[in-house]
Amino acid sequence: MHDFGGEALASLSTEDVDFIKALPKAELHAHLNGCIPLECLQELVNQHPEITSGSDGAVAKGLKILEQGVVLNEINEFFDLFPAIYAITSTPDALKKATRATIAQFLEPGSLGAGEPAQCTYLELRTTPRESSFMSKREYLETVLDEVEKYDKDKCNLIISLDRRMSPVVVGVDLCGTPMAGKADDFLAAFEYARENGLKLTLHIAETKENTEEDTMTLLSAKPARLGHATFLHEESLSVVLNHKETMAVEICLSSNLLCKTVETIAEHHISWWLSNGLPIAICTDDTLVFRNSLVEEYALLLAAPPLGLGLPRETVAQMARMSLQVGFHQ
Ligand code: 6MZ
Repeated sequence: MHDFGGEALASLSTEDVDFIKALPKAELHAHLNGCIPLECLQELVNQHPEITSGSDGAVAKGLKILEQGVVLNEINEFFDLFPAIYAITSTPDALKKATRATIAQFLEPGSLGAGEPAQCTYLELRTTPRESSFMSKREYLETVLDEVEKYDKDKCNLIISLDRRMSPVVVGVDLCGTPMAGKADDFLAAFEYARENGLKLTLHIAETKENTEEDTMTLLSAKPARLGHATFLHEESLSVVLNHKETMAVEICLSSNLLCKTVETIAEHHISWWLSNGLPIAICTDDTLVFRNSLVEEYALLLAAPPLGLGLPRETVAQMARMSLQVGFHQ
């Protein structure tokens, strides 16, 4: 698996690495089931061998792919990994452990190695309430919330994701899942309800070439405060976003886009366009379990010289870290 961020990080001086690590920053786009530390997932499988044996080998196969490092030919292959992960986190106990380990991975010092500082100062974790034979959606949510609430509100909060593959339920504020599934229209009422009740919206939008401008414009009509990826915006949607610079920000997940092959090279990444047009940006990881990345590595991609990174000056990188904190929903 290509380690975009790791290579960028390795190319930096010790001073630059320390600079990135010390920057106070926010992680705003991290999917719970996509960010479970691999060792935690392995431990859960060892503790519950019945999960692996009862799944016709699908869980064992999924775990093996994650252990070896994922190579994706296109973005849809990414979504095929989740049934295996979901089988492993299908009980309240396993979900609790996975949530605890995932939050710790971002917020606790030492989680990326002895003596290493915490990856970020503020975390907005997102997840899709999911029922299984062992728990209801409510239990799922309560289990995750129990862990999130162990932290102060200015440290860790939860975003509830709506999955495009599921029927709309009025619970929350992120739209995610296979980008071509479902119809954006079906979610508008839920989005409006969420907004009316004081929740802000973050929507995965225009993530693939196949997403139509119509789909994108429908999602923008819901007035999201943040956009996930926003890779393939066209003329009309671009101008809507640019006209809302004061109230909209884009969550940028560099390694995710490169590994899912929705963006070919870092030099061509749309982040440069957003930067030169002054739209607030938050650098995020997306799914650290699958992409084997970290927030520090994502920032290394900003600082490292081309072709490994974008070669941005420290001043800009520090400004982006500040921006990530400013566009958090805790403000
Ligand atoms: C769209 C994504 C995603 O919610 O079960 N997910 N949806 N685009 C992406 N970019 C590559 N990365 C993750 O976390 C896993 C779920 O998050 C969504 C998918 O629906 C995936 O099943 P939770 O905690």
